[in-house]
Amino acid sequence: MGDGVLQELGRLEALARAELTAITTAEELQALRVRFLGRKGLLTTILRQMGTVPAAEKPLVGRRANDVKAMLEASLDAHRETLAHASIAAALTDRLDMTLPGRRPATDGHEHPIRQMTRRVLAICTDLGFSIFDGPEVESEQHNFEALNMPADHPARDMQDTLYVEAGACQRLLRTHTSPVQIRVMLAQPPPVRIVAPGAVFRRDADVTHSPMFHQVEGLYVDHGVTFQHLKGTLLQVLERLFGEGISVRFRPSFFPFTEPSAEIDLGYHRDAHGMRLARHGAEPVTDWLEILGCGMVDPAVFEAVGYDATAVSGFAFGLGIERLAMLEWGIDDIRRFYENDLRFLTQL
Ligand code: FA5
Repeated sequence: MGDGVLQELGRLEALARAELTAITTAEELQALRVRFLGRKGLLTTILRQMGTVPAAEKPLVGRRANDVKAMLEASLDAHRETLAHASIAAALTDRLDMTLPGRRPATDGHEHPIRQMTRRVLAICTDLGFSIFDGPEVESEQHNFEALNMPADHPARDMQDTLYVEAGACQRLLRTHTSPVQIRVMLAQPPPVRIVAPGAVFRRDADVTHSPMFHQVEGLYVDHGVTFQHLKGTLLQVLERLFGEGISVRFRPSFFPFTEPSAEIDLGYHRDAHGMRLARHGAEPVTDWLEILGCGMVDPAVFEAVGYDATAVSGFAFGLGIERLAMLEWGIDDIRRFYENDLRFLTQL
């Protein structure tokens, strides 16, 4: 009796394989699957006869039945894949409709908001007579700290931790601000100096108003008789040209080792349903302030480090945070948005 079942299993397999080769659609394939492997299918019918198989032959017949089932399932699956590929290939080779409009490549990109803001600041500063100077992002410790009156044990270094890329006698690091460009310019030329230096800077910082990589524009003006009045007038001029009149500007005393006296500037903003907005005199009250830059009169120790005569010249310097200006311009209250590369966000700015 066991032989009879084995033979039927063999016939079933051969029949299924033969029918499978003729099948060209997913529906036919499904019908075949049901007919052979379904609950009331041919395989089940054969297996019902297992009861009549002598006990000694049952393991052998049972194994054979399982094998046939597994083989049929594998063949059906493979055929389904083949049909799917064939239908995709057919769709792809469909006739080309020459009347369809072409697909336009995306050409509506624009500058990243941080670049836009840098450009606007530089345009205003060059208009005021500053020329643009560049410095490296990997900077020597000497330029980034020492020459700026920030020796190794100075506590101000704590706020500007960064990656040191070269140890030893000539330490190199990712610059923490654009101020080392001041040093490069003054070492390269005698006074008068009137430059701005844009660029990326790096710090161990991260929250909604602090990014580990951000952008500054440094400004340096050295000549005979430069005073704090020049500093204040110049910066107010830059900010008003940037944001229009009526903004709330707060000069706040501060400390930098390379300027004396030093100040920081905050801009007043208020919040509405859409986020933060620059507050304008007479229109909205200031509900909060955002620091946008540090500045001050160049410290005589810096002039000494670059070989300028501190008794003959004076100067002011500033370091503007571009991201902060962009936050206020576009009402962005989380600095990280600028670097998430979400086009839905970036295309709005
Ligand atoms: C400085 O970096 C000084 N070099 C500025 C300076 C230049 C002072 C010349 C005097 C003379 P400070 O660390 O405060 O200072 O940074 C300047 C500005 O950069 C801040 O006002 C802020 O607008 C921006 N800024 C600082 N840290 C971050 C940060 N992690 N992410 C985004 N913007 C920042």
